[in-house]
Amino acid sequence: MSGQFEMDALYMAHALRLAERGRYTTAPNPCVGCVLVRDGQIVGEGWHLWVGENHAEVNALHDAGDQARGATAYVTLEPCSHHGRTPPCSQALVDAGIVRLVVAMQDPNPQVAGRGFRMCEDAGIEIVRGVLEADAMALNRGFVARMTGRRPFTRLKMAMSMDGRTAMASGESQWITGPAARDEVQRLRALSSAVVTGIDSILYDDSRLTVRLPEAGEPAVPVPAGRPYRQPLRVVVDTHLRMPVAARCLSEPGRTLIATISTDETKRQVLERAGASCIVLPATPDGQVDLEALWRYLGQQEACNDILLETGATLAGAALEAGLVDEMHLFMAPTLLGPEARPLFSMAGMTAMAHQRHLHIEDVRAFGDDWRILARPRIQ
Ligand code: AOF
Ligand code: ZN
Repeated sequence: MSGQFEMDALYMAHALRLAERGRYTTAPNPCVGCVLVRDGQIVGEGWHLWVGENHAEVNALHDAGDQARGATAYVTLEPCSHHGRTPPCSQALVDAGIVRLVVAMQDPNPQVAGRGFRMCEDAGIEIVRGVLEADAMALNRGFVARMTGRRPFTRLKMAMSMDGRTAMASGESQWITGPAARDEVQRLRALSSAVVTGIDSILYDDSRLTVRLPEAGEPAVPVPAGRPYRQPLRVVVDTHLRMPVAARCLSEPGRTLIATISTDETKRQVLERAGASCIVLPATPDGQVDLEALWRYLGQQEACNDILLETGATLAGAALEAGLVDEMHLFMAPTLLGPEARPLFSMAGMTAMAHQRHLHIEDVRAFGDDWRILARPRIQ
């Protein structure tokens, strides 16, 4: 017979797996899972699926019905205490007769932040906190970042050859990596609130930047039952408003936001009529869009938890130099593109070994014939 501590971890691990079912759909809300256990039996399960809909606890309570009375609730996030789009889960747990509450992490949302615990404690529910906390935090890194006033969690994705090239000198780049790596990119898009790219990617590739079903075979991203994919906000950094009105990304489902420094009203109106929204941001001293301002806007105005940066050397280099990249997903294909082809990052003033940027490799794994290197910039 395992001890209470082990059993708590086991049920919490199950709740975390349920929470993961919402990873492509809950944004801007967090992924949350809940398991109700009575007399050593799971009597209810629930997870949060879509913003505006039932929270995990309410779904689990519905699942359990009368059997919730006297049960222990395992929840991956502190139950909410506020009337948001839905009523407070803490009250629902109290009303249902839950006697013990095991939680992985406190809710960083300032509207909750400990009040959910207090509400349950005041009603006489025994509380255990911090079970598998690191896993719950990892699942909601972007949500935690936004709620604690930091910029959105940012992943940079790039596809390169074995000689570190991302496109031919002409800009042609389709395709360097194979289908398995491209499927993974679909998953990265699907878990992101926004996909950011540069205008050059639109001009060369006419990228759609959407999450989509494959023409044949299994979809890379599970289709939410009876609904369309939740499309990330598409953000195009377009300093001088060069976006063509016929660009495919403007007519795809979901929204396209153009980030510019141009104040050309006529161009802006034309693009807005074609379906885009435009935002004029401050310029950097060298006349580019101030990326820090853009990231702030995406966090605060667009409630973005996670950003995927899918772009070429110039914007990738600028984002890296601005310290905006948390994780790099570099897909390396077994091919060579030669010295005329474009490099991964344009970074100014790197002439001595003392200028090198050190990375930390967290993981290397195969996707079909390609390798994905997951790296993180080291704090210098
Ligand atoms: C929970 N269980 O499953 C989730 C919680 O707008 P609302 O009403 O959906 O509230 C969103 C906030 O509720 C969100 O920012 C976070 O603090 C909390 N999310 N809480 O008890 C859940 N998804
Ligand atoms: Zn709730």
